[in-house]
Amino acid sequence: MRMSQFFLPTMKETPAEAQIVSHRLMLRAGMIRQTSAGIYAWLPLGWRVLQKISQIVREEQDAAGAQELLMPTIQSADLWRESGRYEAYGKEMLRITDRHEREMLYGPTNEEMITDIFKTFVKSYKDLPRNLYHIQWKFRDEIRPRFGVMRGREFLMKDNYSFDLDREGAELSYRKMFLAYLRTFARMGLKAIPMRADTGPIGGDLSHEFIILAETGESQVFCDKAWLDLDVLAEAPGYDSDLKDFFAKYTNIYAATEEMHDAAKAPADLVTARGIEVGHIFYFGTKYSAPMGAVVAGPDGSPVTVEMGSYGIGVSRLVAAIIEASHDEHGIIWPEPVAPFTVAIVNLKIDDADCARVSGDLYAKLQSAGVDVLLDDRDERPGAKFADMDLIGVPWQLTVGPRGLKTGVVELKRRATGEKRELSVEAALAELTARG
Ligand code: 5CA
Repeated sequence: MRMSQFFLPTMKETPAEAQIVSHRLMLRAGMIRQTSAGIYAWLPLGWRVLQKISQIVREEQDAAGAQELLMPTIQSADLWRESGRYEAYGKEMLRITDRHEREMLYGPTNEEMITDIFKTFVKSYKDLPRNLYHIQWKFRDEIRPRFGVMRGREFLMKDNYSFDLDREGAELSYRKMFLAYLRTFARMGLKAIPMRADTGPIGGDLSHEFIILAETGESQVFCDKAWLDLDVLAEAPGYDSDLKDFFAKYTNIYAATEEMHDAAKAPADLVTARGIEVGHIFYFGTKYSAPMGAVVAGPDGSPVTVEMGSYGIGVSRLVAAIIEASHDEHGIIWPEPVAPFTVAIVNLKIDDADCARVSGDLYAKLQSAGVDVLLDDRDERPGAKFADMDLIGVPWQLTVGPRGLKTGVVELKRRATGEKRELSVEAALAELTARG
């Protein structure tokens, strides 16, 4: 992307309405625009990050054996009457009447709809287990939407739903998602800590929230210091094992939300911090399958009501959560896997023929190597260019200036550490091509 053509409305001033750093930085970096209370348009820079996050979520779901589909945002009230949740959900549900006076709603979650789809097509235990997911917008009419996309009314969620023949199978599905979640968040550069949780309006008797630690988190959390040293990606077993040891190890290290905290059981070296909930998983047995009649023929031909779980990730919330966890006084510090651009080339003097040629050449070569690259070819002061790159958080910033080019060198800066190195144009190209 050429910055001179990019729709990137950055701001220098700190927006007065934003109370937390991620909200301020998302507005200043031109990532989002509020269109109504708790409802946001995703501008090109924000949309790129949202897609990167979605893609990591998708890859880890697929690796764990889940299959993607897409259900609509608008649902019929009748479906929710079948489970008994239509009245129970209360004012958080946005209720809509269509031109034929049919009662509809904008889905806050999809247990009913997926159970209906499942029961229409699956009639035999031979077709189990199944795990289906989608990444789709949800609407919850939160009483106090706040902190930008952290607690919105319309938000993007990955939600999936597992179907098994018995409790043992359902618990294996649950453990697979538990592992998939740890892997998903680790790939985004986050340390997500699973904690036993209340099940709330989703229901059920086994549930974990995944929390990342950040000063601005909405809930108080308590966890063993051991969490901070665990390396999930190095330790994780494969999905073909029963995952029992892994699950036991990870659920035995102390971690609790304020509601579940028991000071008597807590270890001595406890971290007390604020947490942001980025995911939540539930096992709830037959809570939806029983009232909605999701029944299959079991191995002996007798009818079996399927066992279910549901698993949510706050995809749009993650954009803000990552910023809360990774920023400094100059702006966002994107972990490379979710960065909107991996490399930015800063052309310091656009009217200098050498600068234009070298930066244009680097840009073309990195692009064809599959690197997400931004070229700052704007007619701006160097200081303004550097400030913008730090604000939008590009991990690798390559400065091409007339003085360096006299001796054939460019300067490579790493956003996360501020470390700067001079190297030849060829060496910079080789190093950055490897990041594609
Ligand atoms: N049906 C279940 C799992 S699929 C469910 O809805 N779970 S949930 O209510 O816990 O939501 C899943 C995730 O969505 C949460 O962990 C959180 O990260 C995100 N989320 C929930 N409400 C909001 C909101 N108002 N704004 C942004 N993200 C939200």
